[in-house]
Amino acid sequence: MKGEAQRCACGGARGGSALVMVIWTIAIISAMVVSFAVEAKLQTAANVYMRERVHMDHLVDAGRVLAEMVIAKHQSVVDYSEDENLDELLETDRWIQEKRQLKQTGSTTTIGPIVVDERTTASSGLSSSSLAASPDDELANRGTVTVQIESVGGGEGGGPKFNINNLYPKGNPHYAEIWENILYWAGVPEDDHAYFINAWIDWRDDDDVKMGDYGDNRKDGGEKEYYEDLCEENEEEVYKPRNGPIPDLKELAKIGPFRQHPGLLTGGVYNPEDKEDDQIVVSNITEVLTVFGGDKINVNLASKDVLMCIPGIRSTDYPEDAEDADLISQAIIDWRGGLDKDGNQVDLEEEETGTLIKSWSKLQEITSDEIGKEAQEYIGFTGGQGDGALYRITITAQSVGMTHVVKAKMTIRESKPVYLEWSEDP
Ligand SMILES: [Ca+2]
Repeated sequence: MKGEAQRCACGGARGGSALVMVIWTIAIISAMVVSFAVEAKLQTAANVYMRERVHMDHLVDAGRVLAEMVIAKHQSVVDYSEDENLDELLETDRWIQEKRQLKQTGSTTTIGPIVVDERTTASSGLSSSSLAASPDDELANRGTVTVQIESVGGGEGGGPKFNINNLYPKGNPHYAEIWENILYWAGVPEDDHAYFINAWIDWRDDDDVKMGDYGDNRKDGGEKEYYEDLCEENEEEVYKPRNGPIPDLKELAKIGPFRQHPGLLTGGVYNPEDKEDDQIVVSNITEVLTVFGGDKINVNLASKDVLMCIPGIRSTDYPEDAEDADLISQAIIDWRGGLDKDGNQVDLEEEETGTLIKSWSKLQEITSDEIGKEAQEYIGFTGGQGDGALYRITITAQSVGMTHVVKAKMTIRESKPVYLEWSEDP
């Protein structure tokens, strides 16, 4: 009995350990299966993600080609005529309306969303087989792309602000008048104007010859010595003048007199060190300046502040007097907003180009002939065109719930697109 019992106990122990082994094995195999499954799932997810990323890149590429195509051809688009057959025109030029919009307003046009077939290449897909997006395309998981193009100005057309990089003797014969007007507009004391203008010219021009006396002229020498001295005095790392075009208006803060009067770059008190009664409040000059574009200001796009700095709108004989400039600029802004000089609604049936101002004679009419003829030289009626024109492009690609946005800045050099900026969301 005892032996039996022992045997049984023995057999039971062996059976028990085998069972434990089996359970362990199953547990380990299950864990492996689960981990393989997780890995496989991750791998699939990674594959899907990679495939979508590649698809997104494809869509963005299509958007880029589309933007370049519309920009390159928009100036030569056939103008609207009353007896035209739009359907027929669309057959020969799929993007005629977008091109017209860009040409006529000099502002913004949006293309799409359009479907880009995965199998077609960007260029062939866009020129012929692209269709407007429909819900079916969403279901079929085909991607869409939307392109927004904003014409910022430059080249032979007009921009919304003054390009500071042209405001020096080699860049624009009228640089001095424009600078004076900007400084009057901002409220800078007349006696200080030359400091700012000379210091800017030195920073921008390619030589090292310091012109005039600006700020505290501590030691003789060229521009380089001036900044060496300025930096040493402020215990800063020494920097040199740019001697070329600046990429960003923030750089003005490094230039002698501008760094002494930072209020001019933000708007605010010009001379905080003076007692309160003598303090002057100035406007932010970066509101009317940019670092891109040509010489002309687009009268349909410019802000009232920019308009008020244009010679001819601001009196060339009494630039310190802003009263007329204010009235003329306001009349232009009102017209753009749909009100004529008497405060009545613009009759859009009567106006061939709506409230867009497309000619000098129209501008004279809007401003009751108060605008000075000098202004003609500074004003453009269309957006940028040709070499030097600048565009902001936003490409939005969408596919299976993913959205990818690219923002770019593009200009034209020797008739070819050149990207100055290209930033993609992560
Ligand atoms: Ca220089």
